[in-house]
Amino acid sequence: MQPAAEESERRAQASSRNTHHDPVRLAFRWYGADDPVTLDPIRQIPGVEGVVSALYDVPPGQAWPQKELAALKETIEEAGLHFSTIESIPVHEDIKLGRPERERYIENYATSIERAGALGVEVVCYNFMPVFDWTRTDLAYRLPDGSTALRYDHADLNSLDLSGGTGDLPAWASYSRAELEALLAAYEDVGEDDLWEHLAYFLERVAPVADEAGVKLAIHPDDPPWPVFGLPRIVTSGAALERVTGLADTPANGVCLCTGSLGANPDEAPALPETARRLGDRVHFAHLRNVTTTGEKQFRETRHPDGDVDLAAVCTALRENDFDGPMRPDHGRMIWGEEHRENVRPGYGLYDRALGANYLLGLWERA
Ligand SMILES: [Mn+2]
Repeated sequence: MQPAAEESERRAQASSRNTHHDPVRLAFRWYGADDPVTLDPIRQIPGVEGVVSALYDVPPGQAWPQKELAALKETIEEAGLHFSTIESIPVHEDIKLGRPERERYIENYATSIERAGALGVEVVCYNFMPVFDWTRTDLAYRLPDGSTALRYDHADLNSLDLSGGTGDLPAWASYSRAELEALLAAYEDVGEDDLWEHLAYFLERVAPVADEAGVKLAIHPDDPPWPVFGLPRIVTSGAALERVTGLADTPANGVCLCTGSLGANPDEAPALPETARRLGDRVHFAHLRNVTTTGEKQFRETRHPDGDVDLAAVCTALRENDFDGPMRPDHGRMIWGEEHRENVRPGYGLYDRALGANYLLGLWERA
């Protein structure tokens, strides 16, 4: 197309979106240059305008280099999308452990926040789970319709092979066997109260920096929302998220409402619309996905419309809050043969997440 025709086509597409309703701020997670799910198909998903990404090669604790962050933003914008959210900047274990070395790591964290803000990134997501990130015991559980989904059964947790450290497991920082053993030993003296104190110490220092930088912080709830491998976990309920917002009483100190993480607790799932309401304008980021509980500390992920969480009611609650932050579908199943594609991250295929995004778009329009 000629540039003028291209420009009018671009305008037509932009103005044809959401003409009847306030736009939803749909975003999609992208794992960077080596993600087989590339930005071009992401751009083609109706309603998706934002990208959620991170620098994956910076070791935890270091300040994120300005140059690499700017390059990431440029790549995303060249694809016609907006770099709305960083998920996540990892919190160094020394901060969670409350060790004296945390001062340096908190300073570096603040620097990363400042740099994100300077580039126009709106939200920085993080979590405060000791050692392990999100945890599943089956990454390809076969559902009756032939698709596969992530599944968790607490009884199977000890069957996970940690003999080589955590390197081969998804979403976990890569620790060698020796590092892992040293960390697990260090946490033997750290209980839930200590972890709350260490989170408060961290937030008292970084939340004002975020305010100043125009960045909203969003803590992701622990997934699953209970202790694993004897390590404490504290961000396990709607009440816990509310407690986090009180640790540093500034607007930048907020949460990521992840319905799938909290929904794995059968007491939390039906309360999620109310949780969203109570958190009000401290919901800075939304992960909307579904799960179904199949037993005590046992659940599997489902199609976005089905499961224990009423996502329509959650959207209505977010609407009532005038939520205008980024919202993304979260993990998806593997469908349409995508499980055979190489290097697609568990839970992060294109197709089912795209269906999830489209479902959220419809829900939002009618919420
Ligand atoms: Mn999530």
